[in-house]
Amino acid sequence: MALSLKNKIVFITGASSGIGASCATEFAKLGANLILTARRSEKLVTLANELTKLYQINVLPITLDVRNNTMVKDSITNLSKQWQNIDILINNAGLALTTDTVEMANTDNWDNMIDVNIKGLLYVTRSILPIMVKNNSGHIVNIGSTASHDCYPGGNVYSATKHAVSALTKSLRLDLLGKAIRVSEIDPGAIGDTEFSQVRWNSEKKAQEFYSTFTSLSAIDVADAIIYCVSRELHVNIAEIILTSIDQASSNHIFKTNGAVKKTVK
Ligand code: NDP
Ligand code: 8X3
Repeated sequence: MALSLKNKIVFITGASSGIGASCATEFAKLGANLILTARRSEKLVTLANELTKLYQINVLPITLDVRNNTMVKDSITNLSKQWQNIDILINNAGLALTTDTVEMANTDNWDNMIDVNIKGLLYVTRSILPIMVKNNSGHIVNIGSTASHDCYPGGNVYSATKHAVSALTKSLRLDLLGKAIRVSEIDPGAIGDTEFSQVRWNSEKKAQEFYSTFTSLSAIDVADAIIYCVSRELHVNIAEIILTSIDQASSNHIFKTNGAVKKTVK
């Protein structure tokens, strides 16, 4: 049976687009109150206004760069009493930059991916977890990827960061054993309606071309899987969900509409 999410407080990183924004909408429909964070505050404010009006929930937009540990700590410490008891944390902020090979790479891109995908997730978790431990209640959902399990040409450092997300998710479950805090990992394959590939290649055109050749997941499919995890009975912990579209079998195997099986994501 599904548990009610009404009035739960859900903290979402990377809520300004893609999976994070879809999660915000799907949680709002179920009556949850939302703390929406990302760097692009204008997008957060627009989404917050829209969801507040449509679903009569409370939404708090917070401008947050997860790479900045001081900013992360301050954002959590400064929460008013109404928002302090966070029930669900969705560690979603993340990015891939380029599909360059290691010998061609700009190392600044590596730093950025490591800082957001690994260190950012850790900073946010470190700041919110004491609240959950104090309440002996909570659920952390980490967004990994099929790249948490597979490697593909040009995926190098991005895949390494997502493998790290898997290791940290498993480690958190071990750290928290004996406490009523659940930890889940959601690992999607290619998603066609987020800004992920546009950011990766710094090209909307290239991203559109990539997704036009096969059936991909939508951000809402991922939000749906997250809602499934967090709405199970409290004694049930869904450790991991790997989901892809019907046309993807691994990071390296995507069935194209022209009948070809493309062996790389590039
Ligand atoms: P989007 O690019 O649409 O969303 C990424 C989000 O992360 C944005 O809201 C962005 O907000 C935020 N973000 C990026 N950098 C920072 C930062 N330094 N501080 C705070 N927020 C940041 O992509 P997706 O929705 O697709 O990606 C969400 C997650 O899903 C990522 O972890 C990604 O790795 C993962 N994923 C994506 C897949 C895909 O095919 N799209 C497949 C598997 C996993 P802002 O720029 O406003 O800060
Ligand atoms: C994103 C999946 O394979 O498009 O995490 O890089 S992939």
